[in-house]
Formats: sequence, C-alpha cells, structure tokens
Amino acid sequence: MTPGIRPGAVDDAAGEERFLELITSDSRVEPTDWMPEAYRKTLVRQISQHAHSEIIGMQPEGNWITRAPSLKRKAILMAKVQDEAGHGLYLYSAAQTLGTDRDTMFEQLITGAAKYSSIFNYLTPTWADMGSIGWLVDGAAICNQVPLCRASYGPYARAMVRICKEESFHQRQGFEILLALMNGSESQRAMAQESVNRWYAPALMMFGPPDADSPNSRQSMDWKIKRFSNDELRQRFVDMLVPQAEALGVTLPDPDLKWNEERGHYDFGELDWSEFYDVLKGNGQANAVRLNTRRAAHEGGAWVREAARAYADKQAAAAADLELAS
Ligand code: FAQ
Repeated sequence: MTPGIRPGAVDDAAGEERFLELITSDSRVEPTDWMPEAYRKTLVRQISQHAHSEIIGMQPEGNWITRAPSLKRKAILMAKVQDEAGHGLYLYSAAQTLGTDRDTMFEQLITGAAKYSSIFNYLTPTWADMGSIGWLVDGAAICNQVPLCRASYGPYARAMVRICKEESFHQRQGFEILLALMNGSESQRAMAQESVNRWYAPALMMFGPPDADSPNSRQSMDWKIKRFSNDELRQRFVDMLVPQAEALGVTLPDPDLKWNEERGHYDFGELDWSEFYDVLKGNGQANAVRLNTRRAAHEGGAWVREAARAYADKQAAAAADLELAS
C-alpha cells in the first residue's frame, strides 16, 4: 500500500453514495475517497497499461537516436523519447495513488503479465518511421487521451493534461518529418509513403477492439473514465487524418476510404483484427525484443536503485540524529 493513501472502507454505504454523486455530477474522485473495488481495479489496469506503453514506447524511437539524419533531428528525438519517460513516470505515480506500488507494476511488465499498447510491437526500419510514429501514433494517442483529461479519477485526469500538451508537440514534429521527406527527392517521398502504408492500420487499432468486442468500455464509460467508445474515437481519428494526408501528399492505404455525406464522416475499410489479437498474444514483429530490452534495462539499473535507497537511508538517519541532538 502506498504510504499516505487511505482507500475507503470496502462496504461504506455513505462512501458509495458520495462516489455515485461525484460521478453523476461530473466531479473528480480523489485517492482518499471511497471507491468500488472494481473501479479501483479498472483504473490500475488502464493507467498501468498506459504507463507501460509510454516506457516500452521509448524503444522504437530510441532505435533511431544514433542514426537521426542531423544534429537538430537527433536533439528533437532525444527530447521526445525523454518526454515519453516522463509520461510513464506521471502515470505510474497516478496508479500508485490507488494502492499498487511501482515495483509490482514493473514486475508485471517485465514478466509479460501486463499489457502495453500493441503499436510498440512493430519495427522501425526507416527514418520515415519516426515521422509516422509522430504523425499517426502520437496523433491517435492525442485523440484517445484528450478526453482522458476529463476522466473521473483526479490524479489520472491531471496527469493527462500535461501529457496531451507534449503529445501534440510530438504529433507536429512527426508531421514535419514526413513533410520534409515529401518535399524531398523521389526516394524520400517513396520512403515516407512506404512507412505510412505500414503504420496506418496498426495506428487505427490502437483505439482497441470494435465496441461490440470491447468488454471494458461500457462500465468505464458509465464511470466516466472513458468518455467515448473505441469506435467513436477511431472515427474521429480517421476524419482528422484525411485532410492532413492531403496536405502531406501521402495516400492512406485504404481503398474503402471515402466521404459519406449522409453520416458526415469518412467510411473506412475493415481492419484485420486477427493481426491485433496475434500481437496481443506476443506474436508481433518486436514483442520479444521489446520485453528483453526492458528486462535488461531493469536489471542493469539495479545498482542505481540500490544506491538511491542507500542514500535515502543515510539522509533519514542523519535527519533522525539531528532531531535527537536538538
Ligand atoms: N494494445 O475492453 P477494451 C502512446 C486490450 S500511449 C494492447 O476496449 P479498454 C504515447 C485492453 O487492455 C498508447 N491492448 O479495453 C506514445 C483489454 O485487455 P484487458 C497507450 C489493447 O481498457 C506515442 C482488451 O484489449 N494509450 O501511444 C489495446 O476499455 C509514441 C479489451 O479492450 C493508452 O493506454 C491496444 N491497442 O480500452 C508513446 C491510453 N486496445 O486489460 C511513445 C489509455 C485494447 O482487459 C511513442 N487507455 N487492448 O486484459 C485507454 O484509453 C484504453 O485502455 C484503451 C482500451 C482504449 C487502450
């Protein structure tokens, strides 16, 4: 249990009434408020998966830091990857307020017990992939995460505000990488298009399975954790992408993509959900490499954690001595 956090009594009728009132009135639930165990559990699940995604999500781009085409691109990419680490830390902190400690969450990640976003199990063989990740992956992340700034759980919603500001910068830098390539040589344009071809469908799958196959959506929407369903957000994302693709001059790889006057939205083709579930089962291009890299980083960092603990113990002992002496 995280020190300082008091989870309300399990069968607290007054607490339950207050919880329902907070949800109904669109107010925020805070760590010390009573909350149903299922609400706590679903929040820990979603927030920790989100944190793991940010941490694992550093790898596909980290792969390009040493090979970025200029000093400027290298500096931007390093800053972006560092931002993702920060997002992971805010989110782990938000999850800790629900009573699950960080070591437990790390353990779940490195043993493969926890999920993280499917998208980070795809490889990044070309520089254009840095553009596609920014434009499509961060773009999908923003669409999904802006409504989370209004999630009913206070610490999660507040963490999301800063994350979304940074994600929107990330999305623009990805767009700009692709724009530079599209204004470049024939082979640079081909590289950008080829990359968009690979990332488009996996980015659409980031929103999760279709509503009919999403076991958690209904309850999470009733609790105002999620504000929109997976399909609603996916549609919003496609509608946002089409004019941006036109501005870039890239073609979105979907022959069924067309404006539907009646619906006031773009229609788009069926996604290959068997690929999504296969990636979730661990059979994506990079599942093994992502987990092995994370595990090695965790083990390699053991001495830093030990040193930090020893330093904290020393500081605490010194403070206690000072108190005794005074
Ligand atoms: N990948 O019932 P639902 C980023 C799982 S951060 C893997 O619909 P829910 C920033 C789901 O967990 C990207 N698993 O679930 C960045 C559930 O399994 P469970 C991460 C997925 O929770 C950019 C099962 O399928 N963003 O990109 C995925 O209501 C660039 C059934 O699904 C977030 O985590 C998936 N794509 O809705 C970083 C946002 N989709 O847990 C670096 C917060 C679904 O029952 C570089 N999360 N599953 O075993 C959410 O909004 C929600 O959790 C959803 C899923 C929408 C992801």
